[in-house]
Amino acid sequence: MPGPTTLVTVAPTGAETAKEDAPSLPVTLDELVAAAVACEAAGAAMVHVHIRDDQAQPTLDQGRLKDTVAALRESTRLVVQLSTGGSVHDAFEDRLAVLDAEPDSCSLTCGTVNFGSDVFLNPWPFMVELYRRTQEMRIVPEFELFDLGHVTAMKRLLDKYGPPFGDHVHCDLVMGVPGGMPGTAQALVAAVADLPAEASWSATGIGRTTMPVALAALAAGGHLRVGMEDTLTFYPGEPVRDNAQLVERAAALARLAGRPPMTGDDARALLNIHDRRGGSA
Ligand code: KMH
Ligand code: ZN
Repeated sequence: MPGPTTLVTVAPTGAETAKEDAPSLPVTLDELVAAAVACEAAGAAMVHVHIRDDQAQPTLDQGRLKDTVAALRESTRLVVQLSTGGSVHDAFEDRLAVLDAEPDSCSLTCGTVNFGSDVFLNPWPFMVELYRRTQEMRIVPEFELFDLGHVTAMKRLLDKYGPPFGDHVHCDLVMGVPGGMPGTAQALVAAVADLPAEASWSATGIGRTTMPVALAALAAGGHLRVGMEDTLTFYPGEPVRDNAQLVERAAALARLAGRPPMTGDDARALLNIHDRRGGSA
């Protein structure tokens, strides 16, 4: 009988890093698809997607989002998760409209957080509207938790509006953002202790917290998110080669922990993703 496995999510691009500062950052559709294919081969099961425009700036352009979802479905079996966080400058309406591109999953951040010198806004009414749309549109949300209070807000959302589409709660602890919870084993343990017992969760540590968070997550029974959205340094002083390098390392850690990486289809089953691959919504 197969043992437990690890969901490795790759977040290849993000909205914050400039292409000039990280030449292997995937910013065109071709680069994103190539990165996704390489990351799937390295052990990723889900891709968390931010897209860029022709000037490599973050965008939530509807046509591009739809083309991106279609191209990733065509070339991989990864669960396709679109970011509804976008960049700190995106309007709420544009972030809600991301769902119209009909991804398998979307991120849903459970509260406002200081984000370096900026503010990442996720007020309660926005969270509610986004959550209700995911339920109506049969899109599985991944609850992004940047702080301990976000766990409380997620549970309030579940209490008031019922389970997510698919009936399975999946969270991602985003740790080490300047303004959010620190990327430490202690903070991870505190956050996990407060999650609903039946929830699955992954964790990612921003910047230099990547390794401590990954190791703590595996030790605590969690899944992993890695990628150039979250870190550009492989070892101190050594820039990341590309996203696949980060996935390879996460997959190796998961194997060492005795919980090898799961496939995209395994992740689809875990999260009860609605099948859109046949073209029907
Ligand atoms: N880019 C950050 C402001 C998400 O994708 O949902 C928000 C973020 C979270 O990356
Ligand atoms: Zn993101």
